[in-house]
Amino acid sequence: MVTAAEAAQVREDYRDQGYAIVRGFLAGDELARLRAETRHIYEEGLKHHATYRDGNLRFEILPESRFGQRYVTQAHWMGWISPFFEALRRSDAMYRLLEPLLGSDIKQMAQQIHWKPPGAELTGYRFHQDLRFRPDEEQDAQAGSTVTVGLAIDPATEENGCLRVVPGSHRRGYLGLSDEGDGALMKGQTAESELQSVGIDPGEIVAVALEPGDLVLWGLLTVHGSAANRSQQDRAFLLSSYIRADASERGEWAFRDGVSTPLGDAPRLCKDDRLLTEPGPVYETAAWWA
Ligand SMILES: O=C(O)CCC(=O)C(=O)O
Ligand SMILES: [Fe+2]
Repeated sequence: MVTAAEAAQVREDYRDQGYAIVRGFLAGDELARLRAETRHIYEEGLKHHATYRDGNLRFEILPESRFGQRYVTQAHWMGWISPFFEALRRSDAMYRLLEPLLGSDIKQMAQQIHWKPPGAELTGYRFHQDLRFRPDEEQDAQAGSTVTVGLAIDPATEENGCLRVVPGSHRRGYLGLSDEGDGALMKGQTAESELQSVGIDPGEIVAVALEPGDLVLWGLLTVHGSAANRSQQDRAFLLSSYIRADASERGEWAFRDGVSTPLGDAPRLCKDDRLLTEPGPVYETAAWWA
């Protein structure tokens, strides 16, 4: 369990560097359960021939027609079908970690597993700042009030495409990395010249290698990305993004006045506005990789 002293250190590192690492956040049976439930979610995703969305639940699929076999690259809001992930997102340990950063009223804006199955192309994420995924009118309010937690399910190594961050980049404002064209993050790679053009020396990049159960926190302005998987091992990574509740109307409650709060009867608007216009269930067949 995270101690108060560790949580204070995390807060200091996070404010100073724009990211912070916690070793051994999950261990033992809990970690084994995380890994088993993740495999279960992957199997669920494989049942869909194309990217599938139902409310905030979503599976991103690379179909066999183009990729030789079917791959699941992301699952969103698994909490709607998995009691394990529903509980993990609002666990006591998570509260201890987040309360010093966000206070006692906390909502969750994203819950995602990202896989990088060996052999699948398109598993790298170009350098970016997550602020690009937030609605324009809320960016100012959300920027200083959001923390994203990335929990390693599999070992995260340089070979299999661990997260890479630029320390201190959270103080440089929004830099527009990867925003050109259609803005797709998983097509192509970031050229060193693109980083240099916004004042980042590629030598500043830090690879965040993690053991299963370790986690890393970063903010909406922290420049980060991750390379494709060049190893024979999958890399599953759980991303959970939390916000001070008073900074947005959006999000699912995680902790209300310090009390762990389950999902309600219906999904709340989080990042994906299609919940309002086309809640699904629906298959998305647009070939974004083309
Ligand atoms: O899964 C990763 O390596 C990073 C993903 C990421 O940065 C994002 O989805 O915003
Ligand atoms: Fe990101």
